[in-house]
Amino acid sequence: MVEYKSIVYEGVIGMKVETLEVIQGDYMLKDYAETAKTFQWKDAEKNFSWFETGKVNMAYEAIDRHVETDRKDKVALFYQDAVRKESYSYTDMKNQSNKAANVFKQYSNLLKGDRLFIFMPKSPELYFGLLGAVKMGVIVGPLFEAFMEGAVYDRLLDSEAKAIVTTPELLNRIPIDKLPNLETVFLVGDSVEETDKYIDFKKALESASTSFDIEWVDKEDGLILHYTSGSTGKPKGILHVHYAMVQHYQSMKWVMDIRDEDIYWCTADPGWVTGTSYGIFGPLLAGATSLVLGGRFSPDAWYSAIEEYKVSVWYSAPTAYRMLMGAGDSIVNQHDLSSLRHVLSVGEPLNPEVIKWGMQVFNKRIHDTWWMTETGAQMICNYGCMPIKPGSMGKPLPGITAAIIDNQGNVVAPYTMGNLVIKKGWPSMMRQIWNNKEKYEASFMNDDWYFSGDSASMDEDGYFWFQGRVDDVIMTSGERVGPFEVESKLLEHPAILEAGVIGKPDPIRGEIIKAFIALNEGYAPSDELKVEIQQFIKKGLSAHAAPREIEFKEKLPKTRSGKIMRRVLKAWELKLPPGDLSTMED
Ligand code: 6R9
Repeated sequence: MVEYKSIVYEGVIGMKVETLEVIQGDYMLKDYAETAKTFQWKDAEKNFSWFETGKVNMAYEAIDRHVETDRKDKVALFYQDAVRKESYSYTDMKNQSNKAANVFKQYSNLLKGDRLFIFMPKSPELYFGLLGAVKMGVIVGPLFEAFMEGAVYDRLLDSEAKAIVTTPELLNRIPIDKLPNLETVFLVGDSVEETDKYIDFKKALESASTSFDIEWVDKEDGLILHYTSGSTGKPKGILHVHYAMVQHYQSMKWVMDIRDEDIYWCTADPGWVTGTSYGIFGPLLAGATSLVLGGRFSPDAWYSAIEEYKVSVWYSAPTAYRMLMGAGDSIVNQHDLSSLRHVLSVGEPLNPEVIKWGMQVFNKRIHDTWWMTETGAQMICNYGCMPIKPGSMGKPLPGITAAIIDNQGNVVAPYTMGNLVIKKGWPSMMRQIWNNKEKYEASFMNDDWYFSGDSASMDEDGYFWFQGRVDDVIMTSGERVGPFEVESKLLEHPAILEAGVIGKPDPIRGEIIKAFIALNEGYAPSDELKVEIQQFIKKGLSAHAAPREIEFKEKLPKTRSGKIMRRVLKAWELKLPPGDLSTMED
């Protein structure tokens, strides 16, 4: 059992607060408070070869640099799915990403700064392609494999993507004729019919050269474009730059506590920011060995993977931990999980029960980490030998200033709920919202504080406590869904007149998507129609955006200007007072 002392004390506002002083545990960062006093991000720049050479490229730092050291034969990537089981050393990664870059160069017109999308399930080729594109100075747009035509179209159109790497199975979700900028499609499959536009990626890789001259870039040049949801409008393209590596690397050390002998497993898909910042860039920058497991979640497959690969640092999401918890402890006991050194979590609030369960069954600490697509890397975490307060996200990293402010911009007293904001200027901060300067600028207050959209409070020890979103963004199974995108799609269904979408609290998934729908004349509510509407979203957007619950209403609450009042829907659902209704139409 992890040794810990539980201290329960009465918080200022009367709620009981528990601290777990973990006695066992040896972390590289011993004294975060001391470090936070003096650390500046500039101090971390000396970890990179460009500090000396002036030549910058994330992929060089992530791969090629290690090949010039003892790490050249070290495994960078273990890959396993139902049919493949492979491992790639740092030298293999260099050769394969060089091949990918040569293929892109030979078969497309991609130039530095152009956008290449990658839309496919996890596979080694996804990693080679992504890193190869980075070596060319191309901006990569990763797309989660579950996206359907409408979602794919919006993203490729907005970013004016020139090329895409995908599989033959996913091809029918890419409306190529409607995307004038999309010139080249690289297909990863066993039998690919080639044309001018369609290139057999695997075949091309085989014959490509393993040497490639890396395109050196500016530290502030674009690296990756992640589309994510806000509460209004279409998904927004969050652009990160090569300089983000400074924070990726440093947080791998401080928060993940990664060491050369570790086997590291981040379960996130590269379609989401966690799957790139901490599934690709972070571990490679740190010279770590990573496991990538393809296929679907299953408790047995996951525990077996930890046992077989001797995973020591494991990064996943509360939803997964809750599902594992639900699968029972007897399945845990069938596996030897003693390789685990510690466990980390991101994406949603980490429930105190889960932390305690983890201490019991894994015998390890579970560290919470808070950050978001826009922040690019971890910001507020429970790290190092810091005592864990179950239910708190922890404290800002050294070099990060976070605060809670009210709607007027004043910093509030401890234990007061308010807007969680971050002082502008951390290395992995988004540098653009693609094609939307206004929205980018509106994310900052007085060009100073970045608005996270989360509400939280800070206690007198400087720990942050998450409360919820201030906007209507839904977090379901750790995935961020914008209600507007789902509502817009719903309105395309012939039966639907009006639709309002909210997140409904759910013990396993955090939130589920619930849609309130008013029907057009001539349509009547029925269970068949509910199923049809769910299928419509699954096919048109993605499975994770489909409402699990649908409720038909005669009419939806709207403002006089015609905006659906999600706040009122939520209050209906939770049987809470609806708040100010002065703007509501009769
Ligand atoms: C990395 C990632 C961001 C939103 C964020 C917040 C929620 C993330 C959390 C957390 C409570 C944590 N969130 N980590 N809430 N505790 N430790 O998840 O990015 O998909 O952009 O989501 O996720 O609401 O604003 P992203």
